[in-house]
Amino acid sequence: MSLKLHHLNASRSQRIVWLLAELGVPHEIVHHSRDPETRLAPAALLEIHPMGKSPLLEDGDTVIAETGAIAEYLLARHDPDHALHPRADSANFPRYLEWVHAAEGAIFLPGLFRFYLMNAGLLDTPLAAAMEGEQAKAMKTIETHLAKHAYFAGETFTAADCLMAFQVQSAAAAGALEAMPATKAWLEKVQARPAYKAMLEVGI
Ligand SMILES: N[C@@H](CCC(=O)N[C@@H](CS)C(=O)NCC(=O)O)C(=O)O
Repeated sequence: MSLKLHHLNASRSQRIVWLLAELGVPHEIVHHSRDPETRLAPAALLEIHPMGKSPLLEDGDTVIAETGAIAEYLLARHDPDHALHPRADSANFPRYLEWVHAAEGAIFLPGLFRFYLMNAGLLDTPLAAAMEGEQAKAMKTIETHLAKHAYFAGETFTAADCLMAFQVQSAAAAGALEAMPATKAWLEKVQARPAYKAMLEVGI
């Protein structure tokens, strides 16, 4: 078995744990724990990649960081029938690409920024207010899309759903899904998947 995923507890690397379960590809998971005070990753991850963050995927001698890149790598090598990612000539491909990248980009960043501002005691600032506005726009974009489509890349489940789930779960934890019925229904649907449950058993 040459695929090794470095997984950090309570982190967005759970999306790759889930994707690996969806793909059914043999792999090993190495568990890492956040420092209980700083919430940062342990130094062991710095020995594998200079950013020292999770997820990190090792495939033999190759190390890959960045959730989106890891997902694309796994799909290119282990999803030859395109069960979890649309073909480049399919109508769903542009939407798929957009959500795969939005998951770490426009959708995720405002919330991340607010989190940092909150930790620094800077929530009562114009920047925090601007991020709140961006976050509301991101949630509206998700809800509008899922009110029209069963999944992020169209009418079938794809890796874009795995990548977007962490952000939606964070919104759910903040109580935001009560005003987002389509997103709430989508979350319940994907959480019922056997691979999602397998991810929970691995321990997130
Ligand atoms: N853009 C990276 C972000 C990776 C990242 O920030 N991971 C967090 C977990 S959610 C982490 O390792 N945090 C611990 C630390 O920064 O020490 C990705 O998409 O994988």
